[in-house]
Amino acid sequence: MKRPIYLLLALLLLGVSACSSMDAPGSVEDVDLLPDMENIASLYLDGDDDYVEMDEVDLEDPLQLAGEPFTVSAWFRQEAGGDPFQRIVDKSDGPLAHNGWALAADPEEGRIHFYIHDGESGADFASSSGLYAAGEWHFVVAVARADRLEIWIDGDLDTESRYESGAHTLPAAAVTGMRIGTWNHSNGREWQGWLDELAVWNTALSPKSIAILHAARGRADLAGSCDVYAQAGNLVGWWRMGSGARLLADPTAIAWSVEDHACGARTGSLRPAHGPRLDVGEVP
Ligand SMILES: [Ca+2]
Ligand SMILES: [Ca+2]
Repeated sequence: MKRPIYLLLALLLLGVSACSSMDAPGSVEDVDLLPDMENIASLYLDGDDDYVEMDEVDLEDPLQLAGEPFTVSAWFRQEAGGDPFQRIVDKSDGPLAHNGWALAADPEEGRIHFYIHDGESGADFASSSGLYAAGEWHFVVAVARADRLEIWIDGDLDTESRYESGAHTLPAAAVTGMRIGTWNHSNGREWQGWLDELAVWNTALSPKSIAILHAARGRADLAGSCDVYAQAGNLVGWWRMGSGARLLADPTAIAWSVEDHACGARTGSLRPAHGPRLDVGEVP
């Protein structure tokens, strides 16, 4: 459906983005895009001892996600081999995301695990096997709705996902640590490969928003407004793994920080300090 020219002019005069509209499945036109130069790097972790320390998440922090629907998404490219329960992100104080939530990926089986624990009991919600292949970029979205969990890969819902253990629940309110690329309480679940555009919302994203974000391949302005992708106000964490302008202005930033562009401004510390690297030129 084409818009009359006077309507386009009116939208331009009002400063309204072209993202508004259309009933087609989500496309890049449904979201504000950042310039390509803003996504020039991703995070590489070696699967041995590399991770990003995000420090303690206190009770007032929106990353608690306590008792409410939420969404975690990330672009990833995993190398073959390594640990079968490699963490993309983990906010917890024990195995199986005890007292919190976590997202993991098994490169051998090509399976995603979405863990949630409410303080008393938990869920290990796992995708089907062979859902993705190592060595390629993929987009995972884990959604905790009020009554069920979902795992989406590359824009499609995995309808075969099921509980390896436990049943549906939502996260506890608990002070725990948080890390990108491993779990919290000991070594052993280190990520081997690349991570990019890790994002967390304190709401369950719609299927259409998931399709839009997949189509944008890491270039969506998650903090931007749009009447189709309308979750900017629910964005509680967004780790771009080095934005273009910042990296180019200060290349030394590579050595120590991963900037959070969302409301929480939670900046991670690379561990060990000269281990993980922001990999310029490697993006989804
Ligand atoms: Ca990036
Ligand atoms: Ca290392």
